[in-house]
Amino acid sequence: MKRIVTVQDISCVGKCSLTVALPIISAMGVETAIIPTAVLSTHTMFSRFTCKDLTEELEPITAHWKEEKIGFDAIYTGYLASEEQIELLKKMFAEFKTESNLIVVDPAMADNGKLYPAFDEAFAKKMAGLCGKADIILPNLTEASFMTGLPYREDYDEAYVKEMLLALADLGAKTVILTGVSFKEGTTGVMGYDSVSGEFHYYTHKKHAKSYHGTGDVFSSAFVGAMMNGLSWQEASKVAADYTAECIRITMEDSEGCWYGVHFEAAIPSLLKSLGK
Ligand code: PXL
Repeated sequence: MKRIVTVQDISCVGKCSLTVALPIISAMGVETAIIPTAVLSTHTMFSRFTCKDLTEELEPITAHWKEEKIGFDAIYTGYLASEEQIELLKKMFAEFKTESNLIVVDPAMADNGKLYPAFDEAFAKKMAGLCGKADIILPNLTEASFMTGLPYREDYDEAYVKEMLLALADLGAKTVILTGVSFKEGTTGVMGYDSVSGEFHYYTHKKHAKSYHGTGDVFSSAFVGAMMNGLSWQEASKVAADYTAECIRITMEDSEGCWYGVHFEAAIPSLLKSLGK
């Protein structure tokens, strides 16, 4: 069985980060170890939240794993709690990288043109450095803009997205996949770029009328799970994008609603079906 470790926060209520990654990747048949970066009462889109930073736990945990000779087929990082954690993760990547494993960084720090409340531009610059150490990065257009310095635009064309992908690849990652790329009303998708082959790949699907928090984490988790099931990055992008869209569709149908996250649980059967499971 493949084993990955995912490094992100626990938002105790919020349907994001570890409470999404752990069930999704496990359901895809992959052992999912975790390092919590912080424990929050809720994610930071609630008007108030508590937060206990766990930066000091990171090194003792990884040092113990080294003693136990525990390795990982993938390291997947999401929402981080401090600039210091970014530096510690660079060290962890160097210690746990092998010839065959995969380092995936979702910069999880901004959306809709704005940084999340806990972050500033200095954090975004540091995150760009961590992205440079990854094999695959999964930013949205807002995160990409903060990391590359290219302007954030709501109205854009293919040339803009390709320029962004090339600027992201210049940070150092081999494969760059931009989420939430839409050229036509009613559709959205993901566009990837492989800096070794020079290939661009766009996958587009229906855009639902509503958007929800945590969908970036849903996409990244399903993407990592799909890669660990042997799919190519292009195939994994499709599986993860279709799953995320299905989560949104199901959540929109809930008459009680859920503003803070998507019902990713109810769409797990369709995710497994798309893997042929
Ligand atoms: O889904 C991204 C995310 C993860 N973790 C925390 C967040 C957010 C987005 O707001 O606040 C704590």
